[in-house]
Amino acid sequence: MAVVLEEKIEAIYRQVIARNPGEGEFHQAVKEVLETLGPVLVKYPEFAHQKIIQRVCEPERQIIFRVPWQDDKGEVHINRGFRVEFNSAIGPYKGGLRFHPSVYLGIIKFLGFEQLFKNALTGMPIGGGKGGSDFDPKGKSDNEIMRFCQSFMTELYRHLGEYTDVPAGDIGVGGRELGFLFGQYKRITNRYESGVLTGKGIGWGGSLVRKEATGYGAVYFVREMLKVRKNSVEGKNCVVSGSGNVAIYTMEKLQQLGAKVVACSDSNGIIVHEKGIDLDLVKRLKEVERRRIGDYVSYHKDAKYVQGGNIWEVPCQIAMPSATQNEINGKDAATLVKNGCIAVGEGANMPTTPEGVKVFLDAKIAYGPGKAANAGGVATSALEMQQNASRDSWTFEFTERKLDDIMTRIHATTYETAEEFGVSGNYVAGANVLSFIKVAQAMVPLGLI
Ligand code: NDP
Ligand code: 2IT
Repeated sequence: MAVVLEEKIEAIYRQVIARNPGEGEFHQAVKEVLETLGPVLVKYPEFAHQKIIQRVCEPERQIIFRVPWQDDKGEVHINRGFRVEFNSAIGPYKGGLRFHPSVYLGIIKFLGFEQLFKNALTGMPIGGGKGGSDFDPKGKSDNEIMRFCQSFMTELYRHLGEYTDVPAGDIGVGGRELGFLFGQYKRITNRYESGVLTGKGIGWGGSLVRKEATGYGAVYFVREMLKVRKNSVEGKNCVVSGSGNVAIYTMEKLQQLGAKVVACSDSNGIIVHEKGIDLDLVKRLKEVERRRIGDYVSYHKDAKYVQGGNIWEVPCQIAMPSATQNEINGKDAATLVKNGCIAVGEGANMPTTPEGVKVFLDAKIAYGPGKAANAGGVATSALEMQQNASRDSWTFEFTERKLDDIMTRIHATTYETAEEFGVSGNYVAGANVLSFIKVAQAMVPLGLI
């Protein structure tokens, strides 16, 4: 039975590869989920009859469009825009937009696929989608960013709506970009439709805590994993990769809970500060002045900057990858474990390669995969939608408590699912199985769609 089943799932995976050639990241994300689903089909044979796995691997809709824009010198540039609407069984498509030169269809598809399952874990009424562009925001003026965002939205707006598809930020898309995108949506549609985007500014429909939510939530998840092991975040040495939105608020919550963050990074290099990272300085450099993390050392002579350095070689007990996909390979994972790392909480999406994941699982350290650990961002986006729908705005404390409750629940339910399916402590299997069941149970009653 098990062998036949595994062959069936293997055949589905081979079809995904054939249908989506050259999209390595998408294949990787699909494989990781499919590998854990055998026992689900045994318990729920109707999911196999209904071909739920095949259906969730095929996006409901994929939109690719031209984004022409003009730089400050008047030169014309052409970028490519994407929105992959994966699945709307649980709610409107929901997921961020990524602006980064590495973006192509395979990246957006892997992110959309992960998003579908992550969103299901939150327990909020949101489906899964993702979008973005190969536009590089680095070094662009505010006016160039605005012209790009306006051009991007001039095509995308027709596919959006608070009941249809609700984007937010991701790499390269933060408060500034969302402002320009919302402004253009409002202008084209002549509708103040707050619920069409999340991550909005506080003065124009945003929610308190959304900016902090992914990082805070990832730390709450680590706190819960350590609690099961009768341990805590307090007093631990931590390493957080990246220095963007997720990294900054991961560091903030780690520090609030009494941990010491000794290193962070950007794509050029790493900062090591044994005394503990000066987060006010990082916020000023990155959020206000939009500078590189290497500038940190001109303010702290006892900190070290290593251009091209590998942050996973910095010894730590808690590692929180918060930059990008596949940033921890098998060797990095082995180095972390050897150096005494006891917990990994993924703020980024799919930051660990399959070889790295195996190292963490074999070592039985507390390993929280992205689709569970970083769900706090999108969960708080759903709280923002809830506030928009009721024309209300909640306090920071109230919203943060809701975020904490959601993360604590995601931890508990993924943990229990792993126990139930005989893979105690394996949050990869727990998260994949639980979220797949939630998606499948929403799809079946809706018929063959
Ligand atoms: P930001 O753009 O704010 O920050 C990204 C950070 O990661 C920067 O320090 C950036 O360095 C670094 N980085 C990005 N790409 C690469 C790369 N190819 N190689 C090395 N470093 C890189 O993005 P976010 O903080 O929003 O996102 C970080 C991660 O968290 C992503 O994986 C995203 O998908 C995930 N995530 C984000 C959520 C959110 O709410 N924003 C929610 C859930 C997950 P540099 O400036 O040098 O490029
Ligand atoms: O990967 C993610 O979950 C995000 N970038 C946030 C998505 C959202 O809609 O808030």
